Amino acid sequence: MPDPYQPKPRDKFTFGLWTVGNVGRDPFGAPTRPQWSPAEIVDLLGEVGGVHGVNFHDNDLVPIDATDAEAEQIKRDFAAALKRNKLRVCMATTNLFADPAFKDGAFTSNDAEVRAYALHKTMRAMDLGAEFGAEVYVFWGGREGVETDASKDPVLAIQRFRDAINFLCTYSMDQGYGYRFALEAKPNEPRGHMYFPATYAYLALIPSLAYPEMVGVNPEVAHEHMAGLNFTHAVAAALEAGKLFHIDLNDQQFGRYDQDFRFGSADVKSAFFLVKLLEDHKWDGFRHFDSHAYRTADRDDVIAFARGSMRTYLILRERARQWNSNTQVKKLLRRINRTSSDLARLGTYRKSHAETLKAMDFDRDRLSGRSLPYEQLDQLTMDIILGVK
Ligand code: GCO
Ligand code: MN
Ligand code: MN
Repeated sequence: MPDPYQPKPRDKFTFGLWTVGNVGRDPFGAPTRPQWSPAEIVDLLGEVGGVHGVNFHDNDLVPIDATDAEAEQIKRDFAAALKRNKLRVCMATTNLFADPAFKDGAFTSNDAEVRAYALHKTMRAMDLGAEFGAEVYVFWGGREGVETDASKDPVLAIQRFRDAINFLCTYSMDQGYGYRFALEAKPNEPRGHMYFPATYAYLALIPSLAYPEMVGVNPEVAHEHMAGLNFTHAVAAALEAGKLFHIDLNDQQFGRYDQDFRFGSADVKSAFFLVKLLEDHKWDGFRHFDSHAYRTADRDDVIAFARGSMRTYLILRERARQWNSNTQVKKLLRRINRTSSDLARLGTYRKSHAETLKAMDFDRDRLSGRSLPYEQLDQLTMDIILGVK
């Protein structure tokens, strides 16, 4: 029997060169894995099987100090690896955080020359992404923030960030790249406080941009959990606004450092509701795993990590379908959701509707006495997630 959890390219699972290629460095220790070349990472993804595509930062592909000849060779090798593994590039982004020039931010830096360099580097990275057919362009403000608020005016920081995105939207249109921009929030790490700390902050910014239709968000599980927020709700807000342009799947214990764990490995119940949301709403974007294998992993274990990320998603997708078709769940949902066409009609504002509503008598005891069997519903959900239903 074929494995029902075997991923297929149409599932749109993607990985970054920096995720499966992560060398296992942390603030306390040196790398535990060798640095594989971009082509070797693409070969590894081919071996994983069922992957849709690969994503990169400009410098994951072309080191910041590469000569033109070196860059051309790396690009040729990468293109050949994509071809032999039947993989494509889906998303590209710029590294605006690693180089010490960005020690105090990129688009929000206090230094006009650093801000100009950030635009220069991003345009070149957009050219590189477009060369490989990337559709989505992610902005993660890795160093956009402060340790001390004495250093910057936070209102000015928002304005500087907006100016940069407006500039780059126009550049994308001018070049005919057709990018959709996805803004990625994070509350802290590496900065003490990062601007736009949660997805909601970007959702509030987008309508004020010059080309709001080109710009959406790239929420990440770990980032919202680091802020103590419900990730599924953040994604729902983006979906409802038509702004979910990309997603970074990984996992994270609440209250810990940025762990970048394998999707679903820390909080399987949250992962279930997330997958259910994406599938119920038929979201068809790239499901990108922005996570690292444990520092203890060797190459085989990195392959297991990549397979496990997709497998967990596919198991949860099946569980979500099961939940939707379970007769006990359906029965409970009917009990919970009381509908009334008369009251629905009154919910549309008219002067007469307002008067009718104001004049109505409500029996508060009757309302409060109605049963809401959420314990039963939640345990049923647990049974389904745990595979005993
Ligand atoms: C992080 C971020 C990054 C970004 C990536 C793309 O916490 O380091 O999630 O991995 O997603 O840089 O811009
Ligand atoms: Mn992250
Ligand atoms: Mn991310």
